[in-house]
Amino acid sequence: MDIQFLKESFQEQFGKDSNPRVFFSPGRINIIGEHTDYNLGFVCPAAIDKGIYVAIQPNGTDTVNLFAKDQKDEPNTYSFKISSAELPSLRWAKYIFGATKETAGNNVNVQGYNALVTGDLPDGAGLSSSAALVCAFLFALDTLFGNADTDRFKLARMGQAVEHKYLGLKCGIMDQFASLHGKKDNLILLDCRSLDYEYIPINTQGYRLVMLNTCVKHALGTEYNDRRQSCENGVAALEKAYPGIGSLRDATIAQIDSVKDSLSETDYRRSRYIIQEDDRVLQVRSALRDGNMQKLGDILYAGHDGESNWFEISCSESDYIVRIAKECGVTGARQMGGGFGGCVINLVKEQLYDSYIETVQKRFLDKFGHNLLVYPISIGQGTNQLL
Ligand code: GAF
Repeated sequence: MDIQFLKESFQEQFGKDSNPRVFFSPGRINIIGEHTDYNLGFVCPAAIDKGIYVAIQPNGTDTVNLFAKDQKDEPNTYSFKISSAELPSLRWAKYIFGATKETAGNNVNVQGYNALVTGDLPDGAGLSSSAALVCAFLFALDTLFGNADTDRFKLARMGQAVEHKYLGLKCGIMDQFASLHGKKDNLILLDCRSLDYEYIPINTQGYRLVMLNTCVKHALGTEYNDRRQSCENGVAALEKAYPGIGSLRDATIAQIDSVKDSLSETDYRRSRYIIQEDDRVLQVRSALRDGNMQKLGDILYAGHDGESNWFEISCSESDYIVRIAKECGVTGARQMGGGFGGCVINLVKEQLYDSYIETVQKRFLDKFGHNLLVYPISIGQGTNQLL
């Protein structure tokens, strides 16, 4: 992103004498561990080098003026008074309104400001553009109006609260945590209960990680919350039989199998998936430590099977890509993110890369009548100030 151009766009919108600061917050990938975060389990995300950029400057009034430079689906400007309690009708503005309110609720004296938002992260692709947007604003507002004691753990919690309170999505902490804590060339192994985390340097020598965007856009909502409800039903059944189990993270396969009859088939299968998925994250940690790419790939395929057949968050486009990946001898592939479309992450041997990409693009186009998009992955830093 050209920061000078960004600054000039801000000046065009908000006055030629303005002098904004610029903040960046990245999107994320997740190697494994889908829907385990709100079950207080483990995840293995990383920040990527694409994300959301915010140019921002206090304006000395009690009004916030927003300009979403790339917005095509909705009007791209929105203003609200700092004291306003009225939730914006524009979806993109809800995130910024929420971030502003959460910051103010954290005893920060937020004043009026002008802000321009842009980015290089596709929307609805499972790369967490919304967490990147919220974290960019939380960090920027904290820096501009706060006490310079930015606590990234706290900001991650606040970002999660924005989704819960202003968007109605009962998400976990993974996306916000990854966006704020990303480290170049490292994965993050995060325990979503304690928030203990470790960085794992990524060394995929001889392999490439590539995202294939199905272009099936998902705005997570009812279906996502419904999965969370199934997991809560699973915990309630387990607690009756095994007092003290507070989350699926604490349960074993034998335990969930033993309460199968007290659950609907759907809730049972979804709860069982989570227990297995947690285990897969821990297996991935040892595969990465051992440099065992074959094992890592096998776990990705197993994860996709769980997402598709047990947790029911896949779609025919993602299933098709994973099928072609297997047929082409790709080491591992699975749909990534909240589900119902978005991107498939692929672990591909260098020498197979070009022929695989050609095949999968062609067959996908033949079957679905539209192109899939290819994004090679580069793992980058977390939220920071650029100017
Ligand atoms: C979405 C949510 F926001 C995350 O909290 C996480 O649950 C993810 O879906 C699935 O792993 O991105």
